[in-house]
Amino acid sequence: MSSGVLLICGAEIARYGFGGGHPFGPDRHEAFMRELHARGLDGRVRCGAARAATREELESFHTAEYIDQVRERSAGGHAYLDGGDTPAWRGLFEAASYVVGGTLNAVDAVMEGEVRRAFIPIGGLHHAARDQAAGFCVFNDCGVAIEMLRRRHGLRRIAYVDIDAHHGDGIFYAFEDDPDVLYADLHADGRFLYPGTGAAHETGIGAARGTKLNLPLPPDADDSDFLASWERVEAYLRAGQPQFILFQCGADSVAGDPLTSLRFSVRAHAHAAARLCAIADGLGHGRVVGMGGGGYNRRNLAEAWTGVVQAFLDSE
Ligand code: VJV
Ligand code: ZN
Repeated sequence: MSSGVLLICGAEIARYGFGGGHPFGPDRHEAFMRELHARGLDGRVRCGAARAATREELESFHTAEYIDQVRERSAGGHAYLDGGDTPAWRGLFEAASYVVGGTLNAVDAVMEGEVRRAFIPIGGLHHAARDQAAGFCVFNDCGVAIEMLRRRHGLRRIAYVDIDAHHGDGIFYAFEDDPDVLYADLHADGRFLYPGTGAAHETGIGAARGTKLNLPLPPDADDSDFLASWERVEAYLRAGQPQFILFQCGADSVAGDPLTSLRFSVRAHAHAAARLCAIADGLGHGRVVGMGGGGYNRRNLAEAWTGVVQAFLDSE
């Protein structure tokens, strides 16, 4: 079986973000890479650059009208793409396209058997809807990855696991009626945090009714709360037997984030990563792709994400 961990990194994805004191600044990539280097892990992973997603790939998830709107507004270089969280700037269309292409590179390398795990720090833009930007997210790389795993790679059952403090509404509602997208999301209770959704009773609709797992937590939940909910995620995945696991490991669920009040330690992220690898290996394929997601305390994102990469390496 293939071995090694692929890291998608470099200037192409580092550019994604917003200046002027925005929490999702373009310095987050560097904060992570420095920590990876300090721990000597940069020499143990295979590094690959992102490519830009094609129009066809973007259209597998997003509407043509929305893609045009992002291109026009980012050429104009001003105005927000949403209600005040996601400012447009010249070059944003390209930067957002590279994030999607990077996640697709990660997914493709795993599907082609080059590696079993891959990680992309600037990815996991889970709030973008098929036709709308939201919460710092322009194109939803996770959503495009799910669509392309089906269309290009012929998979049917794909798991999306999300431990970012914010509910992954862009993915949840896009696949709400699809029983073949397994969805497990730990997040701060929507009564207390953006985007306000993801109540436990939201379990899917139509043919997917009762098949999704939303696990809202008290706004100050710690590692013991995390572990109790995580047990349910594992049982859910073992029963669902996905052919691929996408893992959005937002570091804004770690104590000390400026945007949220969840109080996990970085061990939660490493634990989740290790367990997902064990589950994927137990299913006989080992396919796990991690996406950085949120995380606005630079120390926390550096430690949480290097912990995920370390867990991927240790699982080899
Ligand atoms: O809470 C909100 C929405 C508002 C309207 C818009 N104003 C700016 C803020 C309040 C109701 N949005 C959240 C969005 C969080 C997105 C998280 C993304 C992820 O981690 O899940 C995945 C990558 C929010 N919380 C804090 C802010 N926005 C915020 C936005 C800013 C800002 C400071 C805080 C935008 C610009 C600047 N500072 C300069
Ligand atoms: Zn978040």
